[in-house]
Amino acid sequence: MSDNVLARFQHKFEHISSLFDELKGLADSLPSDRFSIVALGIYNQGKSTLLNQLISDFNNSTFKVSDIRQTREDQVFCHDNYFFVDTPGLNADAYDDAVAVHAQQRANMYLFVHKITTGELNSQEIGFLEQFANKQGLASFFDSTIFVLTNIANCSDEQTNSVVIKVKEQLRSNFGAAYNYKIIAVDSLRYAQGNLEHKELFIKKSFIAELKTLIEQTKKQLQPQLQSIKAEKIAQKLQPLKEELYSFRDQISQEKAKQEHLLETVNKKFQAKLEQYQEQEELTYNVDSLLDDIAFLTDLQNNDYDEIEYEHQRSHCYDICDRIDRNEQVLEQLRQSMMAEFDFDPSVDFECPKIEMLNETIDSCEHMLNNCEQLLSIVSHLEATT
Ligand SMILES: Nc1nc2c(ncn2[C@@H]2O[C@H](COP(=O)(O)OP(=O)(O)OP(=O)(O)O)[C@@H](O)[C@H]2O)c(=O)[nH]1
Ligand SMILES: [Mg+2]
Repeated sequence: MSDNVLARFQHKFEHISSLFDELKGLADSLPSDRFSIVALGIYNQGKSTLLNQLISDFNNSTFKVSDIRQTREDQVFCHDNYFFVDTPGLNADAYDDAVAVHAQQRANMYLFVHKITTGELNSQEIGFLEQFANKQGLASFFDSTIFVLTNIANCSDEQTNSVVIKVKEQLRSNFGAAYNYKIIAVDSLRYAQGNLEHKELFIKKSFIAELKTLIEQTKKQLQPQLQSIKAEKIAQKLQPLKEELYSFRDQISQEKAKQEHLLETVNKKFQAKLEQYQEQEELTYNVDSLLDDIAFLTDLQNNDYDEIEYEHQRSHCYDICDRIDRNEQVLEQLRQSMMAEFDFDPSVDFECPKIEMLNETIDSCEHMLNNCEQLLSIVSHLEATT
């Protein structure tokens, strides 16, 4: 495989990995075990006090409470697998509304908090509800919203019932009768006092236990909807990604097999040539016996000089020298041919670059295949869990 082909594969793999990251981000951002409950409403209605009761903080020290405008930023607290989000009261200024709208984007459920002592919902509250509900879709918004009327300790039962009925009528006339509006009247301070002073009746008459039950029921009703939205969004992205991964894995496997076959052929040829070269090298440089012959000739010349014998030996030595020359030429030819075919100089190199490159390509393919397998196993995990 040329560098280009390998680069192309790597490029494709990077592309798939980035799609995969996007998918994982989507899976992480979608609701899972995390369920967030956001308190909404105009200021000073009892949002923070109510959330403190839901997390059993009867001293009201988690979400700050006061008679003056208190909550200025979203505040999140995790309790019993719920994320409780307190928001600044709507209506103060555009900044606070923007913060509340931001909280809405992360919400799974809303508690729309309204102080019952102020009577029915005012036009500002209706305006905010319109804004929120239209943004999310009426059905979805009212499915996930509980209207919590606080402060019943300061009203008679008749007054409470009458405001509950009026609020329901207001919602019906503004948003239609098709939705099942969930309205509950409670008293947070009564609940806190009941718990701090162990007064069962106060706890009972606060109706916070009923609110908790309503929250659980609403969550249960929302669960399939949340799961199916999540599953649908993931499935939309998962399927094409999975197909792309499978096809990429096949391409890489085929390429790897091709490269392995090529390596086998090249390796065989290379080993045969190298053997030939090494044999020739041995032949060329194994000159010990030849040197013996030359030493004998020198002896002849120095001691028992016999002209005929000397000449005979001398021509024998020339033959030997010719042979050495020829062997050296053959060796050089073999060297040249290995250089041309394998870019390998057997007189200096230890590794054949062509074989090295093939091995590297196969390793790269192997590496990409492993990555593919890992991604595919995460994909099946995502499929199983969504
Ligand atoms: N009696 C009674 N008083 C309450 C109740 N809920 C809240 N209050 C009081 O109402 C005031 C405002 O309560 P907060 O919980 O701070 O109201 P908030 O809606 O969070 O106000 P902001 O954060 O300013 O928007 C405090 O003095 C609370 O003690 C309740 O159920 N009964
Ligand atoms: Mg507050």
